[in-house]
Amino acid sequence: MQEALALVRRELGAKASVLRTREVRAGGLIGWINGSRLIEVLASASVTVPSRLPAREPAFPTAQDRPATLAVPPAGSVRELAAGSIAAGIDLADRLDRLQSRVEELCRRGNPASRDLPESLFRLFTDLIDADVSEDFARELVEQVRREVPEAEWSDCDRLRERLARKVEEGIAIAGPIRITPGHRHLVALVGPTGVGKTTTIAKLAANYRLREKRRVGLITVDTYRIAAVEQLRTYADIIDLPMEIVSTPGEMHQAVARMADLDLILMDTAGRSPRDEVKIQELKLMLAEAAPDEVHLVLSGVASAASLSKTAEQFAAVGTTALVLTKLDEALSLGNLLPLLRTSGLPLSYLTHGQNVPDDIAAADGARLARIVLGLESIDGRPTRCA
Ligand SMILES: Nc1nc2c(ncn2[C@@H]2O[C@H](COP(=O)(O)OP(=O)(O)O)[C@@H](O)[C@H]2O)c(=O)[nH]1
Ligand SMILES: [Mg+2]
Repeated sequence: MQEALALVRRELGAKASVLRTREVRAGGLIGWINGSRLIEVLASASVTVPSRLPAREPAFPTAQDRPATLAVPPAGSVRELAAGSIAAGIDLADRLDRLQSRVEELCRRGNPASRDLPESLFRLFTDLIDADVSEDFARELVEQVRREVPEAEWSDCDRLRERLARKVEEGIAIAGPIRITPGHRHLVALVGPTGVGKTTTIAKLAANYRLREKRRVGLITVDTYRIAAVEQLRTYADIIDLPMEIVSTPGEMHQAVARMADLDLILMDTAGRSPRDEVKIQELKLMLAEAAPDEVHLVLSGVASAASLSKTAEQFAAVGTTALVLTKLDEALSLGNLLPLLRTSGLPLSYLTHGQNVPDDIAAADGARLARIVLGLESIDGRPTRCA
């Protein structure tokens, strides 16, 4: 552990924060035979972690005065360091606790501003990091909560988390479900990368509007790149008993839409486009221009990274997206990755999907609920998960 902490200080500087330490078994045959253990330390130069322990004498007196001379990684980067095997049988937990508190103490002295951060607010911060919220945004949210909740109430974990959930909710714009006026044809296209769940979402929407709301619904597919994709939609059209049109060129689009003029809702499925493929995005744009949809929902998978979600939304903006559908929330281990997209894409959320079952695994987006799910206060299937 000493070796690992020395590495942390050498690589990340004296102000490095230790976020987590754990013991891992050495890999490979040798680890298996002689039971070697490794110490894994998750440390960051950019996250400021205040001490959760009372002040004590410095554990590394020389480290305090020595400025960090080595390059500090850019904000947001966290390095995992593993070093040193130790013999089995040592009271590891105790050693880890003592060492961690020493490093935390160093960090605390290094950053006087965070000295007063109480345990409960600190835990909000670590909850956010656990939820895959970026460090900067997590810090910003905790600061907002700190300013808004009176100090006397800081020990009330439920209250802090509810306030935090409201802060997250404020950054989520909601479009609401598709609104249909019977007798007025409403055309909604779904666009997005391949495999995110466009066709499945169309089937869920079609089944709900047709079978539950008794609307006259039709399907158009322009996903003619793959025969299987057309067949997939046709199967749903047959089961739900819906008219379906297949369109392969912008010229055919106009007629297909005209043939469905007396329906209440037309749902249009499109081929997945790689957002990197400019030509295909332009083709899609031409196709949509011909159809003149009332709404264009961008479908994105909740398991994608924050950076890829934002980038994809940016690329698809060229086709005139008006709302956002997030799929596969059931598969995501954490959902903090969604927050930058929700805050910056300018697209309001229409639907969330949470499974493969047609037509059940879909819900109209609800900002308060999504915020609670992101923070782990509620599970995707509606059960409360944790507090305090
Ligand atoms: N776990 C999970 N799988 C989904 C969800 N939505 C769609 N899928 C699955 O994702 C795969 C691709 O879906 P598909 O609708 O064909 O995607 P498309 O290429 O965008 O049309 C299929 O296996 C779907 O069953 C969801 O919300 N959760
Ligand atoms: Mg499809």
